[in-house]
Order: sequence, then structure tokens, then C-alpha cells
Amino acid sequence: MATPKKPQQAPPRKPVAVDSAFGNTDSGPATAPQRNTKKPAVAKAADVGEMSAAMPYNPTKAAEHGYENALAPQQGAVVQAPAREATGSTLSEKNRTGKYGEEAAAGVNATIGSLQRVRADAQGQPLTTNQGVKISDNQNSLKAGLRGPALLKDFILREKITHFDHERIPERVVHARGSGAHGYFECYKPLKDLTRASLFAEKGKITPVFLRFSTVAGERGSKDTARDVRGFAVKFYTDEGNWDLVGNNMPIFFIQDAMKFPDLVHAVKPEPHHAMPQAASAHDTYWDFVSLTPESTHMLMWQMSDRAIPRSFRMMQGFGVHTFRLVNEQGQSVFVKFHWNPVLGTHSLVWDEAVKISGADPDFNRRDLWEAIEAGDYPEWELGIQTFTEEQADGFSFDVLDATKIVPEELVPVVPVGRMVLNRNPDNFFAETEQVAFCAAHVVPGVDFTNDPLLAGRIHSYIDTQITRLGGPNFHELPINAPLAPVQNNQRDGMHRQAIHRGKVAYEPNSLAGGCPFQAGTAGFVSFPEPVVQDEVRGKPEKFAEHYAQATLFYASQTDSEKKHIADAFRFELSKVTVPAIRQRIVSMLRNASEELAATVAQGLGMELPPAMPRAMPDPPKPEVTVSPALSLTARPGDGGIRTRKIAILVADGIDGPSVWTLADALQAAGAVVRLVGPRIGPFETSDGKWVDADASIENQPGVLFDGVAVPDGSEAIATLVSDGRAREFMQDQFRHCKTILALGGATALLEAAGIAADAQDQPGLLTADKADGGTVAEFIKELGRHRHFARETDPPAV
Ligand code: HDE
Repeated sequence: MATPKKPQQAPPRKPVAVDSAFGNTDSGPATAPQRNTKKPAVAKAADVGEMSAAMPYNPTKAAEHGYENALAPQQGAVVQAPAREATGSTLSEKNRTGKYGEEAAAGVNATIGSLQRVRADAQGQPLTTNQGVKISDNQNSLKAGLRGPALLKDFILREKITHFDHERIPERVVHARGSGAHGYFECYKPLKDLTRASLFAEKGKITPVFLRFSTVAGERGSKDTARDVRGFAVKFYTDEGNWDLVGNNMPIFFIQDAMKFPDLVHAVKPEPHHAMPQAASAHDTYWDFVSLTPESTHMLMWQMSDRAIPRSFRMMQGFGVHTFRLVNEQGQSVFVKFHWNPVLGTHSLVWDEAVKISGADPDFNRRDLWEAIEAGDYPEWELGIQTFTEEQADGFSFDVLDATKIVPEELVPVVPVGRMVLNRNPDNFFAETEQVAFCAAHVVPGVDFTNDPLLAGRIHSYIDTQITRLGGPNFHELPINAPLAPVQNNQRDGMHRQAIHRGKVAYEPNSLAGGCPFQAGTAGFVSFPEPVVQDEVRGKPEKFAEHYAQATLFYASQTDSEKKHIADAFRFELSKVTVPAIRQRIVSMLRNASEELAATVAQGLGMELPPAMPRAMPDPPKPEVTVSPALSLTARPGDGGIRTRKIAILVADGIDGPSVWTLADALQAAGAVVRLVGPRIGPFETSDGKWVDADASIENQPGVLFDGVAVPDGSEAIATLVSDGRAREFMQDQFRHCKTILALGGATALLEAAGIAADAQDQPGLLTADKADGGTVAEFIKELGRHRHFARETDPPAV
């Protein structure tokens, strides 16, 4: 038997490959080449080899384990690429073409940044196809002979029609009807002790925002003035990424758990068999659902209050609703509630007015926002925060994770931290307002979630819904959604991908792109390490069972006229319900919140008072606060000025010209939007032989669209107005909706013709005077600043 050969010591190997071995895409030699070559492919292979070898193992692997590491994640390993080519997709990237442009600069992602890069303007340009081919004739399709059939090869017609066929996208499942604007947030002072969020880092720091207001239930083309919650969604383009504070104009919600959201929405949307009613909660299925969902009682108070019919988006509060967390640089956290308070005060319509505006101007709130911004009257809000510790929260009589509860301002004050100004209308509704994709999951370092179970569902829902609405997973690349902060990751492909990624690496860890993009470690978003100690269960915390204390608080905190409006709204809505048992259920539920309210509503519906609904928590804890003046709209009057208020001056032939101009000049000087409203638009001769030009008619701008009215003297004009039923109706609506009215001289005849009794002249906000002197005008402006004069309201209305 042959003896086995003694194993030989391997000689040191220095294999040499041919140059053409480098650059193949399917195989390669055993060792990387030296860099002393002029051949680009060989040099690239040398650089890739060096870069990859510099990472012999994953040096941060060990740090992926353990609690301490979880709190302070490490930055990923990075190797400086020896040359740009080492991380490139191609060696041919240096060959420029007119289309390709420059190669990507290191670290760039051109899909982010300002909207500047995608703006389009056709000034001085010819019409082209989408492929940039100039169109010679945009009037005629291509035909086989002047009277012959159209031809399939008419790619210009086909492109145009095909694009048109696909112009619509699905509307939002909820909040379909909305209006948006750009602006900025300005920080008042550094909040570093509370949060590391960069937008709160310095006094005076400016962060761009886009805001979208909306109604919830109506479809995209529905009216603005439905009784409904208003969405108040703010996208902050911070330098550490986008933060979306997707809130409402009411600080609470109907339900406590995301599990119930589809049920709530199915109940409030038009009923599925006949798709009615549009943009209205006054129907069977809605009241059936909420009457079986007593945790909604508090929200119903808000929804039935005048808050649900805001005068203007610019005159409503906004709220983050959920309890969130702020987290500072040291990882310490406090709970936080967010409040937006409008500088103009919080003001509402009244119901009869809202109904009529729906017909007169379904775009009432949208138009108001647009016109105010175009006029340079930039809407402004102050951002306030309520912060409190977990220990404080544990002591509250309610659970701060329950979105049907507020934290009363008397318990935790609201501290102003910055202001937001909307100073730019969108250029294009679809590209901006429709395509903007808000998402409750978009937070930035320094802002974090709590375990609110409603919020949990939202963290999932928003991204998910955009995939259908905006046609795929790349909606974040739409210009309005793209951050200003850098974006780099290994997500790739999908419908409508915009970014052209350089290089062949789309994974991490990697050595072939020098480890990039690398995980940021503690410079990135570190979730607050909230302990989880309980068993997995489907259930609710005990305190969630208390459903009425804050409904009682809200009602008790309203003025008499606000209480009355709440009762009227319940009466109206429930009168539209066709099933008596549902009405009874609501009234029995209301008895647990307010016996007075329940009795008033029952009486208004001609029904017996049913027994109170059994409570889920028979022995509720005593609430800390039983009256909160901050909950009344009257606590938020604004500065009492009349800036941006719409005031009508009625005119007709023979109107007293000097009065018209005294009033118009003074009102405009006070910032009001004045309109001269005539029986028709156009010129009218004044009593002194001059001419005024009416810019609106009683027909196209009825009384409900104005915050107040002045009627100058002039016998011929007054006779014309008295004989015009629309003018009488104008005054009746102004009177019924408690607005400020000024009648000069003989104009009182119009009041009388409108059924506004002479003795009503003692009523607040109804002014009469001989002429428009300084005192009269000043008094008129002062009364307009009070917004409404509810003291003259009666039920049923006298006029
Ligand atoms: Fe929304 N909500 N929501 N919501 N929500 C949407 O997202 C959802 C909730 C709010 O102007 C949808 O992009 C669930 C509370 C606003 O584009 C959808 C739950 C609050 C807007 C969605 C809630 C809001 C939306 C529909 C319960 C106040 C309009 C289209 C768990 C804090 C944003 C879209 C805009 C829009 C889901 C409850 C506010 C379907 C599942 C509470 C202002 O994702």
C-alpha cells in the first residue's frame, strides 16, 4: 500500500488575472486587482474589492442585542468609498446625454425638496403632446378625408382622450371634501427640556407646513356647511422629516378603539341602499349606531354644538385629539395634547343659516379660505400644548388613552409654543390638496405615540389607504408629500417610481456601497421604551367605561344660547330619524349627561321621557372639573375686530351716495370685506346724481352669506327694496341669524316690510340712525365685532 504523500505547504499564491476578467457581469477571478491600471473596469474592481474588504464582518451585529442597545442604537458601519465609481450602477454614467443630465451627486435624492422642481407654466409655449411633440392642430382629429372616418393612428387624439379618461382618482374614504393651503410654523421658544423635535429647537425657527381642512362624511363635491366634524390636518416639513398632526376641530372622538371606526363610518355615510343623505348625520343608521355606543355621548355634544358648523376654517380650533408623547434628548418623556387656537377667535354659523348657505354657496368655507389668503389676510393660529406626566395621568378620574375625553384646561393649562400662518394658496388643487397624503404614523424624533387604541389603528390606516387612493406605494414621492429632509433607503420599485437609484445595492448591511445608506443610531428616531407588562387580551381599561361625565361637563360649560343650539340640533337630527326606538335610545342616553337637555329634546320631539340608559360604570369617580369656561365659544371671541368679515351695503337707484361711501370707507379701513349688493349687479344712480357700481346682487349673494348689513337712506331706493321679496328675505335672514343690522333714515321701512317689528329696534345688534356719522359707523363696527347677538333669538323664530 502506497504511503500517503506528506501534505505540502501551499506556496504563497499571487495569481494574475487578465484585465478583461474585470467588468464581466457573470464571473470573476479569485482576487481583486491592484489599482495601478488605467482601465476603468479594473480600477472599479480594485476599489470595490478594497471597500468590501474593509468590512470583514458586520461590526454592529453585536450591538443589535440587549436592552441598553435597544435604547441607544448604534450607527451602522460605513466605509468611505475609494472612488465614486465604486458605488455606481455603471461606468458609462460619465457619458452625458441631454436627458440623462449629470450623474447623481453623493447622497442626493432629487425627488425631495421644494415644489420648485416640478412647477410648470406654459407662458409663451406651444401646445405639445406628453412626449413633447408640438401639436399643429388642436381642433380636428385625423380623418380619412374631410367627411371620412377618424383614424386609429391619430396618436394625438388618442393620447388626449386616454389621459382624460383617467383624470379621476378615488376620493378619500372619509374627509373626501377638503381645502388646503401652504404656510409656516414659527417656534416661540426652545422646548429642549420637553422634546428633541427640531421644529421646537429654537426661538423663531420657521418650518414650512401644508394644511388641509375637511368635512368627514360628505363626498368630494358635497357642501361645505354640513353639520360635521372638520378635519384639521397639518403636515410639517421639518428638517428631520415630515410630521403630520392629523387632527380635527373637536378635541375628542366618537369611539375609543380603532376596531369600531369602519362601523362608525358605515353608519354615518349615506345609507347603502339608496345612497342618502349626502353629507349629513341626520338619518337612521347614524343614530342607531351612536345610540348603541354610549361612549359617543361626549362627542355628540360637540357635534350638535355650533362647533360643527364653523363660520370659517380660519375661525375654528384644531386639536391633535389623542394623547401623544414628547421625548427629549435624554429620552425622558411627558404626555402631550396639541391645541390650535385661531387668532380671529372661534366662530360658528347657526343651523338655519348653514342650511341656506348650502344652497347659496356650497363652497362657502373653501371660498372664504381662498379669498382671505389672496387678499393678504393670512389666517393664523397659535399652537398650545398641555403636558403632564404619567403619574399625573394615573391620578386623573379619566383615562388619557381614551380619545373620548379631554384633559380640561383647568386641570392642565394650555401653554402657547408657536404660531402657524397660512400665506400661500395652492397653484393646483389636484396636485397639492387632493394628492397630499396625511398619515398619523408620520412622526419625527421627539414626538411619539401613546397606547391610545384609536391611534394604533390610525398608525396603520393612513399609509394603507393612500396605496389605493394614490395608486401604489410611491405616493411619498409625489411632490406635495416629499419631505424637505433627505430621504435614503433601500425601498425600490413599485408603481410610478420617480427616483432613479444609482448603484447596485438595495439592501443593508452591505459592503458594496460602503455600508450606505447606514442606520443612523441615536441620531435617528428612537421609539420611547414604554414598558409592556400585561397579558395579550382584547378589552378596554376600566376607566373607559365612564361615558358621561365629560358630556355633562361640556353641556354645563355652555352659555344658554349654546345649550339651546345643542338641544335644537338634537331635535332636528332625531326628527329626521324614522324609527322612534332610536330616538328614545338617544334621549335615554342623554339623561345620563343632562336631565335638562334630555327633557328639552324629548319635548321638542313630542315624546315621553324614557328611563335613563343603564350605565356601563354605575358608580363613576367624581370628576376634577365640573365647569370649564374654556369650552364655550364665547371664551374665544378673538380681538373683537371685523377683519375679513363680509358686510353688505344694500344699494338701488336713489340710494344716499355719501352714506354708502362713508360706510364703505370706514368698514374697509377696519379690514372688512365690503360688497355693494343691488337688485342686480352694475351701476345705480345715487340720490346726489353720482353712480355706484354694485358688485353683487341680492340674487347671487343672499343675506346668509354676510356677517352684517347696512341699508343707507334714499326714498326711491328703499321703495325698490321694500317691493323686492328677496331684499325682505335678505333682512329677515340677517335678523333671524342674529347678525348686526344698520338701517339709516327711511331704511327702517325695509325692516318693517321684512316683519322686523319697530319695537325690535331695542334689540341688540339692530341699529337705526338718521345718517352715517362717525358715531353711528363706530357703533356699527363695534356691534359687528360681537359676531352675533343671540339675545334676540327666539324659538320658533319670530321673523
Ligand atoms: Fe382619520 N382617516 N381615521 N381620523 N382622518 C383618514 O386617511 C382613520 C380619526 C382625520 O386631509 C383617511 O388619507 C381611522 C381621528 C383627518 O387628507 C383614513 C381612524 C381623527 C383626515 C382614516 C380615524 C382623524 C383623516 C381617509 C380610527 C382626528 C383627513 C383618507 C382608528 C384626530 C386627512 C386618508 C386629509 C383621513 C382612518 C380616526 C382625522 C381612512 C382608521 C380620531 C383630518 O386613513
